[in-house]
Amino acid sequence: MKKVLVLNGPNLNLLGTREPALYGSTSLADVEALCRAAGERLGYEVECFQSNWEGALIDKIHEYGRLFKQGLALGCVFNPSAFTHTSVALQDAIKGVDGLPVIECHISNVHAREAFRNHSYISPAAAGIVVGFGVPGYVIALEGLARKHDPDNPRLP
Ligand code: CA2
Repeated sequence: MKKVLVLNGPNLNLLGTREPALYGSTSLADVEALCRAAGERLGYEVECFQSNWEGALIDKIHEYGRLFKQGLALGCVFNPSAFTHTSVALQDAIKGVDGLPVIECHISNVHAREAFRNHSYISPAAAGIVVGFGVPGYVIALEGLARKHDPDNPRLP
C-alpha cells in the first residue's frame, strides 16, 4: 500500500486549544485520525508528522522524495503554517525532491486575512492548494492528491 504524508508545521500542535473561531475546535490528534481514516477509504497508508522546526519538515520532505522515487509514496498534504509566508527553504525542499506532489492546505482562508498571509512561498512548488475549508480541507486535499494520481480510483467519492 502506497504511503501519503500529512505534514503539519509550527504551532499546529496547539489546534483545538485556542483560536477556535479561526482554526476550529478539533485537536491535531483528531485531524490526524480523520486523515488516516480518509487514507484507508482511498486505499493509502497515511503517515502524520508535525514539527515546530523548519529543518525537521525539510528532512521529512526529503524522506518522502526518496520514497516517491522508489514508487512507495504517492505524495504529501502539507500545512506549512506560518512558514508558508517566510520559508524559501521549504520551497527549495519541495522543488529539490523533484516530482513529489505536494498539496498545500490551510485551514483558514489566508487570502482574507492580514496582507502578510496573502503570499505563499509554497504555492509555486505545490501540485494543488486547498484553502479555507477548515479541518475538512485536509480530506479534500487527500482526495485531490489521490485523484491526481489515479482519476479512475473507484474509492474516490
Ligand atoms: O490556516 C492555516 O492553516 C494556517 O496555515 C495556520 C497558521 C497560520 O500562520 C497560517 O497563516 C495559516 C497558524 C497555525 C497556528 O495554529 C494555532 C492553533 C491554535 C492556537 C494557536 C495557533
